[in-house]
Amino acid sequence: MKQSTKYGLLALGLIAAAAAAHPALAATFPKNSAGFPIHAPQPWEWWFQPASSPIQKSIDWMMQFVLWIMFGVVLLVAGLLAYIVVKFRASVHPVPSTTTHNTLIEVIWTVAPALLLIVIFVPSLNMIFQQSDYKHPYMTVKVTGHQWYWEYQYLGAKGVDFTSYPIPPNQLKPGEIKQLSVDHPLVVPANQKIVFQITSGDVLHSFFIPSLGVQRYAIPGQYWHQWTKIDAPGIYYGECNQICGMNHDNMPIEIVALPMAQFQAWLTEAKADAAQGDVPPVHKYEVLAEAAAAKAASIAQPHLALASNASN
Ligand SMILES: [Cu+2]
Repeated sequence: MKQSTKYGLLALGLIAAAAAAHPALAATFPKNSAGFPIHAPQPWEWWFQPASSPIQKSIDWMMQFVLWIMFGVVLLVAGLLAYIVVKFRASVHPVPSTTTHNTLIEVIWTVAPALLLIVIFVPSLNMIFQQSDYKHPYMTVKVTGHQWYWEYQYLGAKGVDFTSYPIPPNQLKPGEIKQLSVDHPLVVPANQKIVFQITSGDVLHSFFIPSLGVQRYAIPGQYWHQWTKIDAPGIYYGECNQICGMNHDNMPIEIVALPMAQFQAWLTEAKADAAQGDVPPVHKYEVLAEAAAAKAASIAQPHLALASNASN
């Protein structure tokens, strides 16, 4: 086997190994006490967090698409350079060529990059339309950035409007994450289109949840919109990613996506709390999840009893 073929195969092997190690292909999530998978950054993560919404899936696809095009371009240019350096080195080619123009090559190096740009432009335009399509949501949440906390107002659920602060490090419970877990997470249903209406009460902030493909500036006096549809129940973390002052790092975002029935139970209680002037109690969704699990277990129990009777 030629030396160059060997190196080529080695490079392809390394690329295949890297693709196999892609975190999205082997995504296992730690779970919190209520059994919800936790979508948070992991140590030594080198790719995006596994995509959990249609927009983030498109972003992931686009990233890989452009990466492979870039890989081809780099390979071609590096290959050409290496070829020229070796073939036309001074020792074997003492009299330099005086060629200055070659119409065919010039047409190729103008047209080929233009075609590549079109190939990239079409899906990226498509993504802009996908991201802008925030019509007909199941629900809309007004998200306001403040120095330095988030405020979530459920439009259409009277009075459900609360603030969200990180849990101080010395009060963290097992399963909670320093600088990411909050006292009042934003609770939404999974598998429904949710629109965030994003604004700010003071300076520029940014509402950013990487695994959901959500990132929008929060600008005083303006509303910017972004939608998401979360694939499955779970806890999704993000943070303010626009430097907004001294405690910028104190603005984590915690989103709890619940199955629809649990979300409706949560919203009913949150509305009742709001009517009495209270915010939803800390992590009430966990209590609801445990109640739902206990109910499911009690329904399953008679079948177990029947099954064991039948076997006797
Ligand atoms: Cu901020």
